Amino acid sequence: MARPTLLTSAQIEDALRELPAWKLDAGRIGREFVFRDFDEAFAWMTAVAADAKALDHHPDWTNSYRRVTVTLQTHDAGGLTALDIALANAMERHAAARGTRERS
Ligand code: H2B
Repeated sequence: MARPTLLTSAQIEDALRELPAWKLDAGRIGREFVFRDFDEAFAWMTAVAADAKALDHHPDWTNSYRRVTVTLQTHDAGGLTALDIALANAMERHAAARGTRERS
């Protein structure tokens, strides 16, 4: 399947308006999710992993206890594409269903 092309800065701005907790840094977007406890964090990661597999697009993320720090980029394209926005939105949907403890 053809990989999507890089988003323009205007497209990135538009997408991030719908993703207020996400910050743009050096061609990547990221945020930290904080859950009630480790079980909630890991269950969320498991749910997101199924979406990542379906999209064939994978997060760079680290988990520490109830926190998951996420960075998204399309490595093949060297920046942000629609796949990163799709995965960020999937993460938000799963977090909303499960509940996060604080925004950061
Ligand atoms: N995930 C992310 N985040 N960036 C990529 O460029 C990427 C990926 N490339 N998942 C995919 C897999 C590619 O390596 C395979 C061959 O489709």
